[in-house]
Amino acid sequence: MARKKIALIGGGQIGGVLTQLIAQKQLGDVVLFDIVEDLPQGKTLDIAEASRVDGFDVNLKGANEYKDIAGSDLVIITAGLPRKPGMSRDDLLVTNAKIMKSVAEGVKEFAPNAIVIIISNPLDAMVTLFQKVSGFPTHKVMGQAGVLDSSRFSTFIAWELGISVKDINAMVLGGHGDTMVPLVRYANVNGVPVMEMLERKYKDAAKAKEVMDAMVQRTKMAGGEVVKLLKTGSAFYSPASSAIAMAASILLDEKRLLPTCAYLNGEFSVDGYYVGVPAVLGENGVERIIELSLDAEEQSALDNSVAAVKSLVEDMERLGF
Ligand code: TXD
Repeated sequence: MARKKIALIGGGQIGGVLTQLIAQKQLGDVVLFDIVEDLPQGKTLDIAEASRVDGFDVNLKGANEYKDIAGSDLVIITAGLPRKPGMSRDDLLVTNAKIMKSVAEGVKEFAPNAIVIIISNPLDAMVTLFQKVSGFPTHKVMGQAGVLDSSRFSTFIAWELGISVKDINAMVLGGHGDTMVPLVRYANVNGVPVMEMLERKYKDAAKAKEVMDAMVQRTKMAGGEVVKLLKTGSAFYSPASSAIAMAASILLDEKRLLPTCAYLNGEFSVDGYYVGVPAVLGENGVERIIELSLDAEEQSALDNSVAAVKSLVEDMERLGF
């Protein structure tokens, strides 16, 4: 079987870690594209020179021209500026929309059959713009945010309960912004509701709720917490790992159920927008959206998050994108 070809558009912090993870997991050959000359060539050379030690056999190539991505099966896009302390993701809209438009044109021309995962912020708007400019089928264009937000939520729960994070299942839906919706009721430890575990730990329902509320709040602000510490950019290890989970599910047709920024056609009462929802990812991209039953409070939190996504998309359209 021929090896898959994966194009990474954006050779910055996340692009570099993506390259290393793809190589180490031998998911396919990589073309790392950036507009900065020599940067992607330098990173791919550096990573390739670890091939003997890591024991991987894939081709890694740096590129400054779109023609090099020709025939890619999967494209992962991180091109665009990251946040600096004090910025919201939405502050990146104009700069990154210009970049995303040019990326969509390049990918459309040279990799018209690829499945595309977008990571650049503001995420939901960038996914919308890429699909609009490329005209790719909606199920082949998606965004990574929910896997990371859910991993952050799960990590905080694991630390709080003193139980391995491997046994924590928690999902975050909605847009990738401060209105995201960590699903408390569905969060569980191998099937046991997290709220039940917290109530057992504190023997006090009010205290358990307070602890959960704090974890939900930390999850919503987790990206900003890292930005504040790094000072020069945003999280990059965990976003790269999260996109790799999605990429592997697609390339290996694993059909994992992962929170994905996916196009909705009426599911969750949302029509015609990209929003984070549970989706089955396989060789055809977003193969199914799994509609959960939400209670009134959860649905209203999701509606609120969708409203934020819509308003950003409308701003973007007003700006001519
Ligand atoms: O979970 C998530 N979705 C995210 C998203 C979590 C963290 C950060 N997230 C966003 O990813 C972040 O807000 C940024 O918008 C992107 C990329 O973050 P990264 O940390 O990798 O940014 P870098 O290091 O600045 O890299 C961006 C690269 C850089 O090398 C630029 O030269 C390149 O993008 N760039 C371009 N590449 C191709 N084409 C064009 N036009 C272009 N312009 C800049």
